[in-house]
Amino acid sequence: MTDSGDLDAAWLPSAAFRAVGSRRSLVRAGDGPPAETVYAELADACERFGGRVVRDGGDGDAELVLEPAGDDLGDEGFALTRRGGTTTVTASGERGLLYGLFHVVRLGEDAFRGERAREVHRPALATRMLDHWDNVAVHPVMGQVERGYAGGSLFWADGRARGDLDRVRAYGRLLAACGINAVAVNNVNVHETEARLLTDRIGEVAAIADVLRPYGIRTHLSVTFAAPMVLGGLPTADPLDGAVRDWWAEATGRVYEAIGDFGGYVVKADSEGQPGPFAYGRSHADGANVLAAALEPYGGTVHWRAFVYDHRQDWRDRTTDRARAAYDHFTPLDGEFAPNAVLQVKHGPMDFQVREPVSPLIGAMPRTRLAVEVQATQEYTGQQRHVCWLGPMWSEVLRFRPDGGVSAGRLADGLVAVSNVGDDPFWTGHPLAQANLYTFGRLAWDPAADPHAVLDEWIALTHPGAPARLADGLHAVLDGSWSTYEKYTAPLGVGFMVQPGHHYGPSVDGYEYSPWGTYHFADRDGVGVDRSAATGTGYAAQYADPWAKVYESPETCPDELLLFFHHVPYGHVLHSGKTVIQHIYDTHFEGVAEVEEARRVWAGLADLVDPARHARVAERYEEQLRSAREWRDQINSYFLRKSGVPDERGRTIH
Ligand code: GCV
Repeated sequence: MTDSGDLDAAWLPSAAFRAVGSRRSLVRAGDGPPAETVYAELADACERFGGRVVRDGGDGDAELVLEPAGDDLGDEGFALTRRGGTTTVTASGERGLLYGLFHVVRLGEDAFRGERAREVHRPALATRMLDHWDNVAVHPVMGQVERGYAGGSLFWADGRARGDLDRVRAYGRLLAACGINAVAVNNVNVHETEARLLTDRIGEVAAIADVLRPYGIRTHLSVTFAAPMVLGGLPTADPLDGAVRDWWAEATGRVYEAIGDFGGYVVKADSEGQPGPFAYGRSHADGANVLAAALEPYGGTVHWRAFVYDHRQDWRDRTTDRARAAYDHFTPLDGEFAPNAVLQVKHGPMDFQVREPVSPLIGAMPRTRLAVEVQATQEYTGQQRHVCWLGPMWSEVLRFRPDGGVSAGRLADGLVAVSNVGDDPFWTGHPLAQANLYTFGRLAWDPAADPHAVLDEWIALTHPGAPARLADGLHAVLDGSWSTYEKYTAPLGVGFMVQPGHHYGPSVDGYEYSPWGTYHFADRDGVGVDRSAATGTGYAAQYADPWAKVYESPETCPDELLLFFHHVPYGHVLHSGKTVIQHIYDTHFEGVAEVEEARRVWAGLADLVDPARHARVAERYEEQLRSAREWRDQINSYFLRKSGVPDERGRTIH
């Protein structure tokens, strides 16, 4: 549904502003960038829908008032009340007003009905961030956006920052409307050209920051740990070297001259070939702290990634377990990181598979600030050719309690997603993948939110006034799509089994004899990785109780993670009552049937969806179905041939 020019309006079509745009509004606020945005949004909506907005002044008959509050609602919180025909949003900070306005937009007419006692809304997590794995120059192997499935970069084109940043502006607006407040604009694998964004090319980053600032978004940059050498000409990047420390301090000072509210650095160090402190015999706390010290005077933060493992493992070596790596490297450093260093931990111990346990590092470093990283870009979940709404998966991660309790205690200080957006007209390649981006922002604001309620919001905003048949249809194709994807791909948490390199489509043994540490160990008798403490790699013991006990034994391990933690015979009986081999056959047939059904439901919505958007999704369903059949047939045939156990229902397996 195009709304302004050829830009897909995603969850902010102008009709979503009908309720606020047809009211008399009063904005009392400062003149900082987010307050200006609040006023401009209302002015624009009023122009379309016949309302009126005034600034300051005493307009006694306003139906919507947005104003500063003395209370401490924090920088980003807001309060909403409705009394005597006036809906009032108050906030201590200007960003709070912006979030308050978008909250009223979400409520629509409901915001203007009856009375409302004061409700306070505050984000649970301070950092709600998107990392873009965008390269400035097109990389010969990874393309412009590493693991990007939505075209080229939003920020960079022809080797430099885009001159026309209108799409970036529209992106900032979409992000603010779902609560995201930070964006890292380049790939964590920092190549030669991108390294220079930190120094002589910082002006290009500043131009992007200028466009995101009015939406309350701070800009961050991925930097190479070797910057003092590659940019500064120093002989070393040793974090304990005085000249290195001075170099970072000086370079960072110049960054803040260009971008006064710069958010900070993101660093991938000693990981998949990126340079890091190990080269100097230093710890990752030493590494992070030198950057943290440089950022500290300006209020910046370093996001230091915990994705550190041996990617040159010998597959014959059964003593090394990649899943253990982050915990083993980082827990000894708890308490050593500077207060403005945040350890950014992938949600699972491996790498964004469709099913993994929650990383044992989460909760194991109480004296370290932590951000959890998820992957909106669907590297291992269908690459935005398959529908795979990840809200339920992320919600499971965010609700996980390392001590097994159900406390509302915070899992982390921040939530970060690898962005799924590019310069594709639908933003995310697959139009339905927009739901992932929206859900991410809303769960980062409120990790306890019901993801299905968030999906309701996304549906209502994206298709204002749509009949119930459309909402029902969208729920039908999205609600269970993660589970469907899981069914036809790698079974029971074992992971990988993908084509090496690009990671799309099945290849059961694609990584089995590789250096990447991602094995399933299938043989004629059984499958899975023994990560128990008693007989395996000991990974299960990295958890606190009760999880360590739950995962240790195949008897108590949840079915969906069984092959992640245990090597079991094909005849092992799951809690579901099925054998492992029959589960594999059944789920693979079911997964394909579910895709067929989703395709049918989508076809039936043609009269309710913009034709271009409908056609794009329909076309992707053809590919999803082809690919799901390929997965089913390869996985089922592989395990039939390995095990020799026939399908008890006698279906065709090749
Ligand atoms: C940006 C996986 C991906 C890489 C990615 C890496 C990371 O290995 O395949 O493309 O690199 O994770 O998260 O750093």
